[in-house]
Amino acid sequence: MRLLVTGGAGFIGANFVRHTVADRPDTTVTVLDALTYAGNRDSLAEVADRIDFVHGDIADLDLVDELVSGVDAVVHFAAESHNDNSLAEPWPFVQTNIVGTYSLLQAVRRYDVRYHHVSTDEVYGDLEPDAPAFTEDSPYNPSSPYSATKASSDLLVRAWTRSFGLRATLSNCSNNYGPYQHVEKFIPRQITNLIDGARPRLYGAGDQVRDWIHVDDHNRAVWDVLERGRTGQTYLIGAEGELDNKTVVRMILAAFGRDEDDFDHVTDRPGHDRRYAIDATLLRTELGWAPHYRDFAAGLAATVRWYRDNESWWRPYKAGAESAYAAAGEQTLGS
Ligand code: NAD
Ligand code: TDX
Repeated sequence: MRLLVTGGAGFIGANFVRHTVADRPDTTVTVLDALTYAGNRDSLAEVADRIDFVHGDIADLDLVDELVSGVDAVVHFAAESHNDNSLAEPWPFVQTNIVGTYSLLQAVRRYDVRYHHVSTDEVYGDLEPDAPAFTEDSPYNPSSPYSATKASSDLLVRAWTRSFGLRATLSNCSNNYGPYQHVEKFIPRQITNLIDGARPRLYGAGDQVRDWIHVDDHNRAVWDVLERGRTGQTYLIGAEGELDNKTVVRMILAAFGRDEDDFDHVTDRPGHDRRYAIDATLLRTELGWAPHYRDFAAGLAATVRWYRDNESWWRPYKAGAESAYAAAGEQTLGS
């Protein structure tokens, strides 16, 4: 299979490309990535001579047309992905997540190329603590500019599939963790703070719940959907990993052998989603997927080791990420 992977220099895309190259020698991979602040070619260094890397924008219609004309399938990871950035400056989210997806859809439509769209559980909004988990039938109700633009892109895919007969599938996954995640995100931020001797920073009271899944389990599900998913179908991806943020911070502190109360409460995120939770019954029963990483503490410990062992990968980004949080007005509220 000749595969075009958008956003392959980002967190999930780079893990996808590395595993695809290692496990699927019959697949040839072209990565299209704009190398924004979130893209890092070092994440692909070990596979650099086994892929084609194209530095470009998914919203570049001519470039996308040319690349899509030469492949059998597209897996679309590229996005502006960070909620906090979308609150500070929404425009890049509209441009990449909506206009960029439009550009890909027009090309796969023209060449009748198989398309898989990678999306997020955040399109469904948030849940009360005791509400049932999201399913494929949950109504769209996004809260932030990030999740609204991801929801918009999903709706474009659904409309293009119905109106133009696209061979498309969608997946909406919960919060990923693992190696190569940008230090702006929750878990890598706290791990790298601790490596630097700083305290973890918890938004508000820290009682928001996220449903954690290891990035490799997400990517195995993407392959299952790409190979065996039904056209037009959405599959929710999640590994029953619900934890509140305060518990996660305490687990990270424990992995460093530190006092579990050794963190700071900081300014809460405006519009902060209360809880996400995924019901992955369809993925499990129809496609036979199951997570390999079932022990979050063990997966977290491996992730801590990875950041300790790969400081040269994240160090160039750390000061900038912390400056962005300070510039956005993040204040320490207390410990
Ligand atoms: P990321 O921010 O780490 O990586 C995004 C990549 O896309 C970067 O390499 C960046 O350079 C590239 N990119 C951005 N704009 C581009 C453009 N206009 N043209 C080409 N490339 C561009 O994101 P991630 O966490 O790896 O997320 C990947 C996808 O998975 C996104 O679609 C995101 O919405 C979705 N998702 C993420 C999570 C999560 O927990 N991180 C969960 C569910 C779904
Ligand atoms: O320093 C922090 N302290 C903190 O308490 C940061 C950066 C975050 N948080 C909280 C906010 C969230 O409740 O931790 C939780 C996770 O935050 P993020 O890592 O920013 O993730 P989230 O907003 O939940 O979105 C993530 O999962 C869904 C990804 O960034 C999205 O791309 C994906 O769609």
